[in-house]
Amino acid sequence: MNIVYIALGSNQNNPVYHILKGMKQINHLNHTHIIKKSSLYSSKPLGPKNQPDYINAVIKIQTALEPEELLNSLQKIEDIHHRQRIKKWGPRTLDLDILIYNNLEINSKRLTIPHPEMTNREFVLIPLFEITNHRFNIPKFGKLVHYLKRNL
Ligand code: ROI
Repeated sequence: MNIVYIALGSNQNNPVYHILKGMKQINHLNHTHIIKKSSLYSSKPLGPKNQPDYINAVIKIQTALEPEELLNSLQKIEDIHHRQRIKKWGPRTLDLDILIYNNLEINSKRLTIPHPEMTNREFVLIPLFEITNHRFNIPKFGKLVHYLKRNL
């Protein structure tokens, strides 16, 4: 079994609904169970400011899916949510990012793990800290608290 951390984000069309529904759909994937869920956090948009605030969360799952299989499954879930998009080119209704997959470092065409931007994003670091602890180590990057302090 593999331990994986996933970030969820939404800023469209009832974001809380999309985050909670996304968690349920992940929990229903084959050979996959959520072990821990962070609280839901409201955050100001990083990037273009002319968009609504985000709801963000992080979950810890146990899964038998390999990284690429998990990515495929998460993209299918995203697609289901994207269909409910109001504006064609508007922000996504649900974003699912694999943050950490065991202690693996992956640099393939489709996947960079650990997620290369995760240590710069307060909206990832804070929920991740909530479901881990002060000794938690991010593969390749190092101590989570180091990055948390740097970004607060
Ligand atoms: N900003 C916040 N606060 N939360 C997100 O999940 C998020 N996702 C994105 C960009 C546009 C970078 N900004 C975000 O993809």
